[in-house]
Amino acid sequence: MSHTIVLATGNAGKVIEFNSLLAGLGLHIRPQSDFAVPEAEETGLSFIENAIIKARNAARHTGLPAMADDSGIEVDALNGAPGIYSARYAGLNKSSLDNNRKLLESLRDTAQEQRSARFQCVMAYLRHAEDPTPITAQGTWEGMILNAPQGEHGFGYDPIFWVPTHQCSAAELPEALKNTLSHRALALQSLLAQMKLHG
Ligand code: ITT
Repeated sequence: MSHTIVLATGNAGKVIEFNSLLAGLGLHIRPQSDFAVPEAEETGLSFIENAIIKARNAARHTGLPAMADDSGIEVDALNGAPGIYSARYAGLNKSSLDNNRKLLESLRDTAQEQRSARFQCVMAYLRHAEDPTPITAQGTWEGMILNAPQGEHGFGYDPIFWVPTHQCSAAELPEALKNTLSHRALALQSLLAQMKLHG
């Protein structure tokens, strides 16, 4: 697998994690910004639909195979919200800080034991834009929503996501450790294994 693969994301935090997750694997992966791929409209109602939409958009614009990640956080006390809308929870063009504030506010009256949540990541790999059998994979990371942000690493909801197995927030984990535990790491591991099988 020596051909170039386009990484269909405009999220700088994801690009950093992908680079370190893929380091040394001999894959030639370049972000879609290298090819000026316009952002796809995420019109799907599920992570998998949006992952395929993004990968197909990048494959179509570049003529190259493409890999995409659609991810988000599901909060049980909010019936799974913000879910696929995690990037735009506080509105279009709002920051992660705004999203985190809104989530903390939504859970202001929710007791500690009711604050269970999980990160979901679904990935799609398309060999070309018309690929009828995309390779897909999913990863899940269980945790709790904190009462206030803590930690400086990572991106997005990491500062308010408590990782029970390590007794700290996701933003307090060193990057290399997050990359052994996260929904993204698990999904990518599964995706790469399937890509090897399918050649
Ligand atoms: P692309 O579509 O261009 O990849 P995006 O940020 O819009 O970028 P998504 O639609 O998949 O990506 O939204 C995912 C959001 O979920 C992301 O913006 C974060 O707010 C959150 N998220 C996903 N993975 C995360 C992680 O590892 N840590 C913290 N927040 C995460």
